Amino acid sequence: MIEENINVAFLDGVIKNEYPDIYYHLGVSTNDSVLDHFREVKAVVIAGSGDRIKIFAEEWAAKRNKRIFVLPKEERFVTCYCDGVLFVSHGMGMPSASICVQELMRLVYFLKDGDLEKLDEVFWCRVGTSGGVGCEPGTVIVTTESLMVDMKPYRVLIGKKELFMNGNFPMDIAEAIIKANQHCGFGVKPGKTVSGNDFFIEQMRTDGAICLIDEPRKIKWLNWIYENGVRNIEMESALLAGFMNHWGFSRFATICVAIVNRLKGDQIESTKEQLLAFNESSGIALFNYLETIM
Ligand code: R2B
Ligand code: URA
Repeated sequence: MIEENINVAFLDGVIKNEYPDIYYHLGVSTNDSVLDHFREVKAVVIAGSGDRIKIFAEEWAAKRNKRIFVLPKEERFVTCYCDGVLFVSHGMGMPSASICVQELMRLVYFLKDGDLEKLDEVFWCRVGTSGGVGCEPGTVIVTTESLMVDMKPYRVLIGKKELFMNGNFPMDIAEAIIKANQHCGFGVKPGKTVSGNDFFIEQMRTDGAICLIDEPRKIKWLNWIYENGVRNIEMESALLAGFMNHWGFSRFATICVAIVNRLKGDQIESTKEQLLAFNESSGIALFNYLETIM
């Protein structure tokens, strides 16, 4: 239920047309008429790379036979809208994704006129790559809970105070995604996800320019998170869960394909063709679910 923690002090002034909201990083404002085309948004799909976002939007446009609206600013994030789905890139890591998700939450609140019921119908999904933990490359993992590398939820510092946000993902949505992909031809499994603040140090790689651990320490950590139900590691889902839960959204997910099995190594050794196929799998898993709700 969305009812708490919305910054209505600011956002309701926008709804009442007292002032515009400028989504600086997305490169659009509530004064721009292009947003009239976005009003029927039912799903927000975010992914790290702008190129992937464009591919997703093109695939969706082809399936639905509808046109794509692209926002002109692509310097920070690429934003496309097509037939009920807003596709946006979030860059790499939680600082970048937090800017993207905050501007999108403001935007969707505006598009839904501050109507909490309509807002709660919107489905949010991050689709991306990850390091598998005991999962072979190509496995698609649907996140059930996302935690930071110490297995605690996403947290922000308010001055000296730490604020923890809930890392749970709605189980009914995760189960529905898995069900929609029962016959897809590749593995789609549930699992907890760990979000690191970087690719090397926090993900306990021993192939970074800076390496602060040895091989046994790495394996100990990987085994520890595996035993606690973690099946993949990436860099954004703990933030997504935290922000979605903070407002009280009930429909959101993270679908990530493993591109390496971290229990076997750190380097991404898959070929360009294999990586392309892995990315396609996570896209297929998303579209198979999207088609059940749109
Ligand atoms: C997955 O892949 C990226 C790092 O290569 C990062 O954005 C993530 O979460
Ligand atoms: N993305 C990550 O963040 N980690 C990996 O190991 C692979 C992709």
